[in-house]
Amino acid sequence: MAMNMKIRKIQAREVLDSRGFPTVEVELSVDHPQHAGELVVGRAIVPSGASTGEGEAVELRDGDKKRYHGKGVLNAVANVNQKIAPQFIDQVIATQAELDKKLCELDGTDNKGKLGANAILAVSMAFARATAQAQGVPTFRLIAEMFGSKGVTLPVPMMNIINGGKHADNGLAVQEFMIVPVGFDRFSEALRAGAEVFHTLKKILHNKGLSTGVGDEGGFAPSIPGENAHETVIQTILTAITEAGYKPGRDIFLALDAAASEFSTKNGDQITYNFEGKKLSSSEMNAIYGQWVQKYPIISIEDGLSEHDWKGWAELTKSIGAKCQLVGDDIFVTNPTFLKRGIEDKVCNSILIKLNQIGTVSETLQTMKMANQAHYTQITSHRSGETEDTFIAELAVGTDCGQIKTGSASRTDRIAKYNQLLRIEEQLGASAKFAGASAFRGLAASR
Ligand code: 2PG
Ligand code: MG
Repeated sequence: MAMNMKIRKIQAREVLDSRGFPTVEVELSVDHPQHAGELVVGRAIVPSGASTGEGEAVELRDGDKKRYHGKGVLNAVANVNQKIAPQFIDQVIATQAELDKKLCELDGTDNKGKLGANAILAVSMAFARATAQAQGVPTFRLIAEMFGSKGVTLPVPMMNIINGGKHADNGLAVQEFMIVPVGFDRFSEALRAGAEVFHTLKKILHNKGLSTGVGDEGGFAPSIPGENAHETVIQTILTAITEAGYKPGRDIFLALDAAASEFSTKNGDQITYNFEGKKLSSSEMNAIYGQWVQKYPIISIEDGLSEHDWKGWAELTKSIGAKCQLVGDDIFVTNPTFLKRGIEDKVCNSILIKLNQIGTVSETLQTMKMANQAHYTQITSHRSGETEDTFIAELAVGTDCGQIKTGSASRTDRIAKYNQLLRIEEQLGASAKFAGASAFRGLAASR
C-alpha cells in the first residue's frame, strides 16, 4: 500500500546505546491519515557493532576527543536535521524503496560515508514505523507486504549464553556460544527453555567458583582455565541443557559465532588463526570445526574463518556445509555484492542480516531476497551495542526468515526484542507459526 501522506518533521538526536556510547535516534512524523492537523510519529534508534566487518557501511563518529572519547554522533545528527530533513519535509514519499533510494542518492557514496549509515538508517527505520502506524498495521505486517511474505513466522532464538572475543574480557577466542531451542511448538516455549538453561548454567558456573558476570550480549563471561577452554565451554553448556531437563540435539542445539576475523592475522595471502595459544592455518581451523560438529550438536557456525579467507571458507563449506549451517557475517556484511560472490564461490549456506551493515531497510530486504533465491538461510541479528529499539523483531517475523540472534536471557537491550516477539506471537494468535527445526532446512534431522 503506497502512502499519500506528507512527511512533516524529521528530528534526530544523540542518545546512548547499551555500552554507554552515543548513537542516533530519529523521529519522523507524517500526516495522520484521518485526523487533519494531527501527526503520526515513527521512532527508531540504530545499534552499533564491536567486531565489525571491513565492508560495513560507515558509522559516522565525530572523533572529537573532548566528547565521549571521540565517539559522539553530533555530525550524523546534524546530517539528519540539516541535510536530510529539508529534502523530505512537506513531500509525499510513497514507498520505503523511494525513500531509501533518495537517501542513497543524497549520500552519493558506495558506503554511505558522507551522511553516515547511522544517520541514513535511523531515518529509513523511522519511516517504516511511521508508515506502519499511519496504515494502522504492525511494522512486521508492513515489512511482510514489502517483502512479499506471509509475516507469520516466529523465529528460533539463538541465545548467546557465553560471551567471549571482543564482547568479554575472558580470553576466549570464540565470541559467542549460543543455545538454539528448536524442539518446541511455540516461540514462547522455546524462549522459556532458553531462559531455564541460562539460569541452570549460572548455578553450574557459580558452583565451579567461576564468574557469573555478563558480557555485552548478556551471556556469562567466565575465564575458563585449561588448554581446551572452548570444548570445556561447550561441554558445560551441554550439561546445563541436560540439567535443565532438555535433550541436546533434539530440543536444543548449539551454535557458535567465532568472529574469527578478530583472532586472525593476514600476511599477504597467508591467514593465521591465533587459537588457544597456537598459530593455525585455515585448514587446521577447519579440522577443529569438523571435529566439533562430529562430537557435539552444533547446528550453526558463524564467521568460523576470517572475512579475507574466501578460499578457506569454500573448503569449510564443502567439508561440513551439508551438516551444519555456515553463516557469513563479516564476509558478507549484509551486502548483495559480497553475498553474490559467496553464492558463486559456494561460500557459506547462510547469511547474518544486520540493518546497519548496509544502511537502509530496502537494501536489507534486497539482500534477504537474494539469499532466499539462492537457498541461503538468514538470521536477523542485533549488534553488540544495542538499545530498546525492537525493529529486528519486526524484521524477523515480517520476512519469515525463521531465525533471530539477539543475545542471552539478560540485559534489557536483548530482552526487549524477545518481549516484542512474545507480543507479536500473541497478536498473531492461531496464525502464528514457530519456525522450529524447519528454519534449518533439514539440518536438525540429519544430526
Ligand atoms: C556479531 C555481532 C552481534 P558485533 O559478530 O555477530 O552478535 O557482534 O555487533 O560486535 O559485530
Ligand atoms: Mg558475527
